[in-house]
Amino acid sequence: MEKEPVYVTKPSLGPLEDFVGYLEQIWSTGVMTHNGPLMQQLEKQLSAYLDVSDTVCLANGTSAMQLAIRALDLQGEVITTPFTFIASASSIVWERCTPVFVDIEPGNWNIDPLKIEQAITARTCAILPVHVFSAPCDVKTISEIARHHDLKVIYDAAHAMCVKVNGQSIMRYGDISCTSFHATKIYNTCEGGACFSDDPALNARIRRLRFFGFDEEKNVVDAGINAKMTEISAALGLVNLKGLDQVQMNRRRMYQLYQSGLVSCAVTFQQFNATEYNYSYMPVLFESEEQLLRVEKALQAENIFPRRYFYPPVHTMAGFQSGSLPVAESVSSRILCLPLYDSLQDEEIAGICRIVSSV
Ligand code: T4K
Repeated sequence: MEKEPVYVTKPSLGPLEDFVGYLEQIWSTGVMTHNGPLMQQLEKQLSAYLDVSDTVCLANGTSAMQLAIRALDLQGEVITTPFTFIASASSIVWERCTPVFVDIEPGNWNIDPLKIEQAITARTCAILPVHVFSAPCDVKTISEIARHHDLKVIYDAAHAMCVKVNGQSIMRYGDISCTSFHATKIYNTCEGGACFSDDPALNARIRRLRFFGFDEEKNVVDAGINAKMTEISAALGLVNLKGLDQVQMNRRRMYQLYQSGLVSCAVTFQQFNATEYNYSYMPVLFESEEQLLRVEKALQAENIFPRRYFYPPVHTMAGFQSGSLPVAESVSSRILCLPLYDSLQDEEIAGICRIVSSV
């Protein structure tokens, strides 16, 4: 009999009966969307859980970045990383700004602050760094550069739910931080996302922008769009929030199992501070792309499906082409994300490590 496939991830879901309880509430009130009570409750609970001043829930992480760019009225060049999911760059383009890609650091794979300084021109309006795989960017240096050059900072914190830097939520850095609650993320609302800012005026503007530009009296006061979170997504968010601490603990333990299982292999791991990481991905850096491809093939032969997050780097994709960025190109060609999710069994991890080691 063929083995069940093992994918790179699987959503972490709280108890179904809790979700059904919320669905009964939705069925009886008929309120399904438009700043509903469950979404408001989720915003409050997320703010308390993350210890942030406010949370603006949205339809997804991509709309979070687009509304952040809109809310800050950005125009011109936005400096960003090529080692990310396409949405980081495409949201810049959709907001009619120009992404300018700079290279990454070889150890933690995030945007290199030195390269940011070199890329600043008279047209630069903002920096959009990504905390890739949840490892924090050099937030201190980036905020100094931004202050010095009078630039805005929007963090793509899609991977970084629950991460703390210097004891405070990573969502508190930058003018606005954006995250994703997609099904493949450590915390999910099926589809969903959020913006975080300490500026009440910015939060109010993002709330208007997500709802066609309506103010509280339903007058259109801004050029908005539909980026609302539904009550069904919010219900799922409330259910999944309860188990999130446990999910993180499980993942940390599994990450460590992988590390010890791969100890004899010629692979390296992302550089991060153990208290500033959420273990949502299991990225492994091989010595060569050829090695990676052999490992990928051997795993696939056993019905195990790791993923090449993020390959190719965005600056080489059609429509984004720019000059060579050697660190991003090299790292991107050699990283494979191994399966990591809540219900993955220790024996499955051991089996994956055996296959990687044998190759
Ligand atoms: N910024 C960054 C840095 C991001 O990584 C992302 C999203 C964003 C911004 C934008 O946020 P959103 O607008 O998406 O909220 C996934 C996700 O679609 C995407 O959210 C995510 N990053 C990106 C890294 O990965 P794929 O191409 O991996 O999806 P897919 O369908 O191949 O799923 C991978 C595996 O997950 C499947 O093999 C099985 C499992 N899976 C997937 C889904 C959708 C499930 O078990 N259940 C599911 O419902 O894109």
